[in-house]
Amino acid sequence: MLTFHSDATLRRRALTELDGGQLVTPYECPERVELVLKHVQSRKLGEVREPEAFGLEPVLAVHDRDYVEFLKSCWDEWQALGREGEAIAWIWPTRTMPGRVIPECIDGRLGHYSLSADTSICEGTFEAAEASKDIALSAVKHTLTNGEPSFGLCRPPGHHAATDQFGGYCFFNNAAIAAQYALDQGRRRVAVLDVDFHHGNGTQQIFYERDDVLFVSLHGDPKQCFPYYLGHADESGMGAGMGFNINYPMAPGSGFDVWSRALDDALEKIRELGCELLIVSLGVDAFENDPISEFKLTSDDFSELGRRLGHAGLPTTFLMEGGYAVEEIGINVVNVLSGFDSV
Ligand code: OKP
Ligand code: ZN
Repeated sequence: MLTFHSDATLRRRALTELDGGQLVTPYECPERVELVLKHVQSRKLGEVREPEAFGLEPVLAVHDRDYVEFLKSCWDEWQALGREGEAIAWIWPTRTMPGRVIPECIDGRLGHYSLSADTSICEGTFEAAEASKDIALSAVKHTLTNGEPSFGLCRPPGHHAATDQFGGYCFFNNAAIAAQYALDQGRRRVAVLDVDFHHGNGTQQIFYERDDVLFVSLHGDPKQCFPYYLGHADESGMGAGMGFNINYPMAPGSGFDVWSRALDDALEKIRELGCELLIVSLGVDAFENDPISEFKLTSDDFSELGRRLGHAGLPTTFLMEGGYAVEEIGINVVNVLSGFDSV
């Protein structure tokens, strides 16, 4: 299987993440990409290619222009003010203070355009996010053009990014951008299957009222797990999108027995609803040793995941999302991809 990768994804190296009341070195680090790439190469998965540059037009098909402009200028504005640390949101519109007017001050805008305080903006963030979406677009273009599976080694990840909000380490929603691109190239219905431990709230929000993208997510129950405020089983879409959003929240501690039953159900729904392309939001943080997640999948389970995805028989593009057990992330990702190729 072809892999798309760019060194530009390494340009974001955030120094701070708010975690348990402390600023820690972020879990979402550039070494993740290097480890995945190392295993792609050592296990001879296939050729590694540079992405093509698609510009911002396909980004603006799912994200708001003012949001994209905010991401582009945020770090420079922050520095121009002489702020010493990284740009971190610390106040938000809330249920009792909905925020009708977008503030002018950078602190107010950081809250307006974000959904969590775990994700700082630093030097290189916008450039890495641009590279990440170009990787996703190049990978899906390859699948659309040649019918072959592909793997986009995206970083930063994308599935928490909503139409106008970043957070959960995500800035551009790579899977949503790729799905919209496939529709714009003439596909009628696309499935996004999100197997990351965390609910893909951004992808859900972007397509919630539409029937041309089926969003299906397997994740830790939001009653206990990030992002807490979306991802419940009764969120099934709205208007034309009713029935095209399917959530499988599972209890922390769940293993492959429970998880794979949800997977089989999800794949059946994808088949029933006539999807022409499968985009897999491939987080491998459902792994038993992941430092910030709570499922119990083993490295062998990831091979079985790949085989089951292969048996679905659809044109498939894999896009990297989370996975933070840095020693094993490469093994688990390549297990999925080789499992898929083995079918
Ligand atoms: C991104 B992706 C850890 C901070 C929590 C949220 C997790 C973001 C996961 N205490 N940060 O879905 O893997
Ligand atoms: Zn995750």
